[in-house]
Amino acid sequence: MTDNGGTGTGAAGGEPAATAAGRLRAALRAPRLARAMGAHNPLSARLAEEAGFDVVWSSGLEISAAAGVPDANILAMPECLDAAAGLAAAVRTPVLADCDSGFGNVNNVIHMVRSYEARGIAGVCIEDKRFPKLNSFIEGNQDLAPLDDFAGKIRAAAETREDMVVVARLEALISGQGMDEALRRAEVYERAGADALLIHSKRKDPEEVFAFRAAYRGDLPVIVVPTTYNQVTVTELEQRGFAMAIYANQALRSSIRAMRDVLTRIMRDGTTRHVEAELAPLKEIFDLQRMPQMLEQQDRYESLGRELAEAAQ
Ligand code: SPV
Ligand code: MG
Repeated sequence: MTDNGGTGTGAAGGEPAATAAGRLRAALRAPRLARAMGAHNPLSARLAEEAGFDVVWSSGLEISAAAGVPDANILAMPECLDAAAGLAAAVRTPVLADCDSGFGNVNNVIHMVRSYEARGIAGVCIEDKRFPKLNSFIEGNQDLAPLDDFAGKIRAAAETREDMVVVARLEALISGQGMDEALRRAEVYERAGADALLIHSKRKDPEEVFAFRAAYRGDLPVIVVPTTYNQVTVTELEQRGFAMAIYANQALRSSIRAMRDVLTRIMRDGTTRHVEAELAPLKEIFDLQRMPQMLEQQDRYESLGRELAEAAQ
């Protein structure tokens, strides 16, 4: 059961599809570009939903950063799952979970898919790197998993899930293997049963993801993560034929900057007076916690209880 605080209709518009996976699938297949925002806890997921994002991205980078550890499979699958499930419980917006390289081999992927589906996650995304993965923007081991290993993981995920989207993430451009390798793998992952592809790039311009989209001849929706090529617009991505953009970490980065700035000024000034105008009022926190709804339900059930007790006298 989810708590729907949002009003968005999703990328598909009209009546929302029945399940979280259905809504994610509809967003990926809609004519307009779907937009996902990275989150690491229920509060940030609610902010993303309130801002109108179509999808919440359960970001491995954000979740590990919030735990104070590197994005390098330091956190285990149950910790990532708990975080993703917390997001899914807090919003109606479908949650697409970053599942790194699947937490191990095909057996881990099968267990992962069952576990994520049971906790209401709309989709899982696995990337074709070796375990333990390293964040794509870190220089170091970005070696790809052997093609047969990863194709087996995608097929295992596709055959295990009942109602969940399976995204295959291509890291060929990140690992320096080039466009031909990315395209070869895209074709194999499509045949393996992926529902969508994510093409990742760390270039400062979008040219290589544009080139991939133009050369890819398959039928799957293609997702991008415009972190480094941040000048790209929704309109451009839509015109180029992409299905979804994931803004993977901007909310976390803005909060780090805001918190650091305020903490420094409180120490320096010896008062909080000068920062007060920039802070969210307590009411905003109460609303995000659904405090008004809690008080309303309390009133309702306490008065219903009194009525029931009086009727028995
Ligand atoms: C994440 O948000 O954890 C991602 C995107 O996987 S990236 O950090 O760009 O690899
Ligand atoms: Mg990640």
